[in-house]
Amino acid sequence: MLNSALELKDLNGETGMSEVVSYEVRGSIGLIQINNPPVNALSVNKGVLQGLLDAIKSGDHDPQVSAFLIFGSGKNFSGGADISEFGKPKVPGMATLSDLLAYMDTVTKPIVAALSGPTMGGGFELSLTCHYRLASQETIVALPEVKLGILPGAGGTQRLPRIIGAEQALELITSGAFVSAQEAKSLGIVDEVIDGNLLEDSIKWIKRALRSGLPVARVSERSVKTATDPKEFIAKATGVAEKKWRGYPAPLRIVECIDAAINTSFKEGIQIERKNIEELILTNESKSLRHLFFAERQANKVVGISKETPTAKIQNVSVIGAGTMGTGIAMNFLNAGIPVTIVDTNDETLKKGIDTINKNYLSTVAKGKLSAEDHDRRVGILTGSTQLSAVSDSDLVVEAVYEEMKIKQTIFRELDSFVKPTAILATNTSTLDIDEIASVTQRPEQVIGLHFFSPANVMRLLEVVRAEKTSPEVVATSMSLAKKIKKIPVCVGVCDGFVGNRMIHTYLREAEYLIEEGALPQQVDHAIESFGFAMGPFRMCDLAGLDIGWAIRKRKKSEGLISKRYVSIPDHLCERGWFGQKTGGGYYTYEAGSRVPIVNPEVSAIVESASSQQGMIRRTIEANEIVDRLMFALINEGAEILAEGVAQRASDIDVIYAAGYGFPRYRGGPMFYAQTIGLSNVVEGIERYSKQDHGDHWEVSPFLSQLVQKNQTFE
Ligand code: 3H9
Repeated sequence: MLNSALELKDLNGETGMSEVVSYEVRGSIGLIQINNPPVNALSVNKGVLQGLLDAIKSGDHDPQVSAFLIFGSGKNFSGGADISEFGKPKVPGMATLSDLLAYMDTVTKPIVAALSGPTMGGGFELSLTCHYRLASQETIVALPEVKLGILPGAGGTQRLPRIIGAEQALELITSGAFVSAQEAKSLGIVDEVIDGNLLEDSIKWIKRALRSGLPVARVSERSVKTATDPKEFIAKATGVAEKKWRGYPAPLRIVECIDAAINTSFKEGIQIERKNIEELILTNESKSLRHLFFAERQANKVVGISKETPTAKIQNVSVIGAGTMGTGIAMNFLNAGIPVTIVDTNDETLKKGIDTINKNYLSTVAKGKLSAEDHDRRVGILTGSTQLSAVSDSDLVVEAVYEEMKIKQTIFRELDSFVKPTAILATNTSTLDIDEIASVTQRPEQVIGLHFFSPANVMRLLEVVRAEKTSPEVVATSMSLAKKIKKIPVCVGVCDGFVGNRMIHTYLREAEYLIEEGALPQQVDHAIESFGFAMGPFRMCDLAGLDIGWAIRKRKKSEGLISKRYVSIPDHLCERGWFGQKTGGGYYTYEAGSRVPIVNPEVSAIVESASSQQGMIRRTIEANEIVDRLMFALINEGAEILAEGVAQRASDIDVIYAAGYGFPRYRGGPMFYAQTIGLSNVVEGIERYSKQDHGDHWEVSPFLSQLVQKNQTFE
């Protein structure tokens, strides 16, 4: 921990420097503290970099100063360059990161960095320009720029290979992986890991080292080592970047910079790095990824909830239903060390569910990703019961039973009669009206939706569904619990399908229209996968299973609830017992144990005959029309969701789609993508498609139209 009691003089006033950097000379050491909460971002415009430069210059000219120690206030050294300043005008006269680092490389007095907490991107690069690095146990270093569609642009691609070799540096930079203090020490990135008081012990370290002579050790003067043949290494790395990172421009540019680190001078390498980062910052891919970075953090902010909103302690959880969803949900809490009671009235299902959890953990142990102790710890806090009464003392009960209103209401009525009054009652429903479920209880304010996505122990998205009477405390508790179990929570309102599934419904409907009008499932999937989706709509349906949708359609048909254009193709598949991957066939055929889709000519024949039954003349549909229509379906429904207030903001929808539906992150989510191509183009496109044959289902969202008329965006 840093010694917060140490008062450093504010440079402001002393020398006309900045408030966000403090400087004090203690003995012969110039102490420089970065003080820009919450993460000590290296802001140009707030003067952090100018402050650092001024402090170093001042000590450089001060004969009393023999060495420098740079450290951060609060929890961490620095989270890197200020991402919010990218692409924005710079305040004239303020130093940039490259100005600072270039000067630091000329300083002839040792500069030491005391790293603490997350030390990321430009923050880590600043430390790599120092001559020595000490780190607290809690330090994590990383160059995560690639996740923002850029690359380390402050010498990281040139200095890191000079410390850990080209191969390891490429791996860390293209993955953005987090490296612990101990790992950093064994890699040679950190000189010493400090166990006690970071600031005081670092000062002692410098004093000791000065006594025995502490040379200025510039990383820029080292050469780059390669463990393999450099030409082959770069050729292989280029191939991997092209294949593995399709759609993401940064990894290829990182390889170019590493190549420069190996084959040119440090100075030339820095120039190549700078040119690349400047170009990458301007790409739509980087803008999209930066949008998602802030969107995910914005999603934590819920209207009516503040830091002062009280939250309940969730010390134990119960899950009702030991099926696929229930077991997956239970694992999230077990992983976080929260004891779980799983309840299923069917003995066999309960046993099977518990076995599944155990098997899942054992396979993770076998892969070397979980220790045997952690396995025992997790399984040791899991209890099973066939009695609903076993949940009476739970702080949170998550219901994950069959999607049927009557069954859910019965369970909630019963739970309400004996579960302690402070307990939160959550439903994992994906479609049902949570207000209706809450209405059978005496505590609707304690009822909430926690919509996990399958597989629930893997998918990071969690829709926190706030019902009409859900209390702010219950929302705040659910949001904070979601973070504890490492989910990406997004608070949404009640409607059929909430945000994610309501939008996917219109998207899937449009995909069905496309095949009825002339495309084949594989053409639709190929077009949208080339656009960047992890999986096309028909592969997705095969994975999810076609039988549930069939049952819903049959029920709706019998209740006379189907009014819009009806596509019978999935019914024909289900009539043959083709329910998707689990039955070896659906829109595609699958060999036993394989997930690889094989085009089935019989499916093409079914599709073609369905068109002729509707009296449609099939036509060739180009990939751009497929992508347009699927994206417009998402955007149009998303706009309606915004107009109804079911989602708080457009960026929340983007988070849902990027985290839960395989939307390409480098396109920023459907609503951001809409703005990238222009909302007026979306409206014009929808109007154009509505005039085509069979286009009469298209109706531009009035909200979207209004935005275009007023020349506004979703923000
Ligand atoms: C870079 O360095 C480029 C250089 O190579 C070259 C330049 C020439 N900037 O995540 P949290 C905000 S690129 C601006 O909830 P945590 C964040 O938005 C940068 N703002 O906290 C949030 O604001 P709000 C490379 C930033 O404790 C608040 O701080 N670095 C930045 O869970 C708290 O954030 C990265 O990519 C930033 N750099 O996690 C690291 N970082 O309260 C990005 C955070 O208004 N940052 N904010 O919502 C992180 O990964 C995490 O924030 C960190 C802390 C692990 C540091």
